[in-house]
Amino acid sequence: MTIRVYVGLGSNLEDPVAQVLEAVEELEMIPDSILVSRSSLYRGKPMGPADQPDYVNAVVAMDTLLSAEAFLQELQRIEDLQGRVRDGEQWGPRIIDLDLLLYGKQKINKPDLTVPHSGMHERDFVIIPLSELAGDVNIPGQGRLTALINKCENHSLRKLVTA
Ligand code: A4P
Ligand code: MG
Repeated sequence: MTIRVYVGLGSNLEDPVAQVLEAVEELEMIPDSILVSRSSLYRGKPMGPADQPDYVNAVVAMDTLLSAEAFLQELQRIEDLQGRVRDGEQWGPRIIDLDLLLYGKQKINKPDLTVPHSGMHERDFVIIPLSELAGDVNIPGQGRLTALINKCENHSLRKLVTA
């Protein structure tokens, strides 16, 4: 049985739009998985340190036969492929960040994997693109998506026009 997963993409270095679109192409090639849909791309102000470029964010929906752990490994493989450098700075700039937002309806709390992704419910750059794909999905432990969106009024996101 396949599991519906949502992946958050973010980039603010080295042509972020191209990085996000390249990551989407790589996601399409994850084994035992299919890409169901992709949100619009959005540009927004950085959360965290302000002395870094604006981010481009998007979300994709996929169906997978992989375990959550195996799926996360695939995401990290794609991050490495695109040349992501892990310098340990929290919320620092990055070529590509791929976060496993939701894995079916599951809550996972393991040392290397927290699902739903921590903080996703209060990040405009996650929940607004997610709402394009997932309607009023329930975020385990946080409630329904539309209620979460209603709480974040003054977001800085701008929808980008891409091919
Ligand atoms: N990990 C645990 N759970 C998960 C999960 N559900 N998905 C672990 C992905 N990874 C998960 O990841 C560090 C570790 O988290 C991994 O080894 C994995 O085992 P990471 O990608 O190196 O770091 P991170 O999760 O990206 O943490 P960090 O640095 O706190 O970054 P955030 O929280 O993702 O924030 N502003 C805008 N507008 N848009 C953005 O996309 N992104 C960040 C980065 C800051 N500001 C931003 C944006
Ligand atoms: Mg990450």
